[in-house]
Amino acid sequence: MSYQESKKAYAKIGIDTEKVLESLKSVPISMHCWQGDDVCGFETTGGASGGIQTTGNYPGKARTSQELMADIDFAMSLIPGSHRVNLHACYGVHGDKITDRDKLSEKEFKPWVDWAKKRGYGLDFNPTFFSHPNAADGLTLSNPDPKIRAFWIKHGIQCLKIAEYFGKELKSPCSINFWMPDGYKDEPSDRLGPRMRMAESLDKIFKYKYNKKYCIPLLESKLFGIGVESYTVASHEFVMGYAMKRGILGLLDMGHFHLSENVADKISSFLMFFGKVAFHISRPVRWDSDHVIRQNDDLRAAATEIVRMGPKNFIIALDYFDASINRIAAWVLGMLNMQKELLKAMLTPADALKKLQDEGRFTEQLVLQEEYKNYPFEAVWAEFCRREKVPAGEEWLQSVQKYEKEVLLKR
Ligand code: RNT
Ligand code: ZN
Repeated sequence: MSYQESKKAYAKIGIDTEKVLESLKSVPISMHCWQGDDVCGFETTGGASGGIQTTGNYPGKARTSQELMADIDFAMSLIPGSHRVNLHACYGVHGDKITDRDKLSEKEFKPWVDWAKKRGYGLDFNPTFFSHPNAADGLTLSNPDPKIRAFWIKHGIQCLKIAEYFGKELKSPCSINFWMPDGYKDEPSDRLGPRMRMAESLDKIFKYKYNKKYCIPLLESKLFGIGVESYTVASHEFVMGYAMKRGILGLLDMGHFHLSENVADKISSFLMFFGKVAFHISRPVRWDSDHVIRQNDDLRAAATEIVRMGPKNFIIALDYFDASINRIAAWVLGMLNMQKELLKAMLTPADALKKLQDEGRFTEQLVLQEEYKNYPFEAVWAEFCRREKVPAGEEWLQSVQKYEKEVLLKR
């Protein structure tokens, strides 16, 4: 079916595809730098540790900032729209000596800012509370040792300053996400103490008067992790309470809940009480495995809620890392899948369906929810890609394979 024919089909159910294409273009997605090198960063040659784990050994991962930037640029060249790049503090660009986390500053991130400015990317940020000797026992901001807590508090403050720098330089507010792996493998004897220490440490970090114009702090919750099966300090309830009290935003990661929980259902409550919702789009398979996102029911449900509640009220960031496949393909596929699900949601007559719900017409609601899934979305997607000058179908994979042969396999 041609774009013109699809346009007519959608017009019949009250959807203006031209407006939809404009809306889709205006939704930035923050692409996570860490898919490019299996969350290794530039401080050590070892892999990620401390509550975070990648599996696989696909050749060609980025080893330096230049390689990572080049790979991100190449991935972005295959993705429609204009997007953001999400950095972690362990991706600082260091000289001969590595600056430790508590002393990081603008200096280590200037090359990223220069690059982002040239390319027109916005930058987001994350302090790195893992892959470090001071996180070796799995406790950072809640560590019983005050010296270790002080180290991580300093790290948090330095990162707020770096986030302000990103926001100011790039003229676009930088979201800075705090995720701490803190927790215990086995039943703790004290569940309250670590949470009190965590809150106290966060209070000390947020005592730094960051400029709200440039930086938006987020706090991410988690249910459990490998090696922290029994207790996570920054649980969902902790995050809801702390973030609300402190006036910062909570972040929902799709992999951080019980597998049968509907994460999309949490969005409306978050929106009501926080005013904005930050999201890590991920895909758990049996556990928080961070698989590349697919066009599955979970992603559809999240995208539907995002569109119904207005994408402007969301901070959408991807968070997964698969080291067993081509990492650039992983980025591109995830970004395209997210945008495709947003587009499908934008092409659904939400108001008409809402009316059916309110009027209790559940037969019609069920039938139409299903029938609308089969509308000619492909032609609208192809038109979007044509206007954005990127490939619309699986041809993009050939470009990735060429890049793999010419660049990645030579590393
Ligand atoms: C870990 C969290 C966290 C990380 C990134 C690298 O479980 O999801 O967001 O994936 O910070
Ligand atoms: Zn996450």
